[in-house]
Amino acid sequence: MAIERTLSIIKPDAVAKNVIGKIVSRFEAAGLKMVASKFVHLSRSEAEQFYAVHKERPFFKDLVEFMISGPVFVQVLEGEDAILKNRDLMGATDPKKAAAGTIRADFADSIDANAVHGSDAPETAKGEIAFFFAGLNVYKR
Ligand code: RTP
Ligand code: MG
Repeated sequence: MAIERTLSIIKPDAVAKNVIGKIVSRFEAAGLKMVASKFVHLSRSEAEQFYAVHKERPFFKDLVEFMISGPVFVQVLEGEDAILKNRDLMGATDPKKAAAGTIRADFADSIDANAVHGSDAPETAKGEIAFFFAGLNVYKR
């Protein structure tokens, strides 16, 4: 299996609940290593750019409002099959449908306030990592 990198965002709801460490522990337990991280309070235009793929969807405005409602904790995670592994740890987009023991089942309140974001494919991971960490070091560990 290939060593990959993926972008994870701990969203404003989970930051406000003070569960960053609990979520990071899940990544660590699954063998994903944090190789870059920072807090960011996204501007409206940054959030619109980040989720541009959804700009025609009915939920876009609410998604952007939510993502700018408070700071987020952004990480690059590295490990075997990191993209899919992170998505499995996150669980389904709607926490009501997320499998027991997943991050969204345990920490998310609704489909809007759903605790975490994760890249969904190698190309999106590359673009999302560059979006937040262009020109910065992403460490070898
Ligand atoms: P994310 O991009 O945040 O990791 O979430 P995801 O892949 O599981 O879901 P995606 O389809 O990419 O949607 C992005 C975010 O938009 C909100 N959403 N609302 N009301 C709805 O039907 C709906 N669908 C999506 C969610 O907050 C989702 O995380
Ligand atoms: Mg998505």
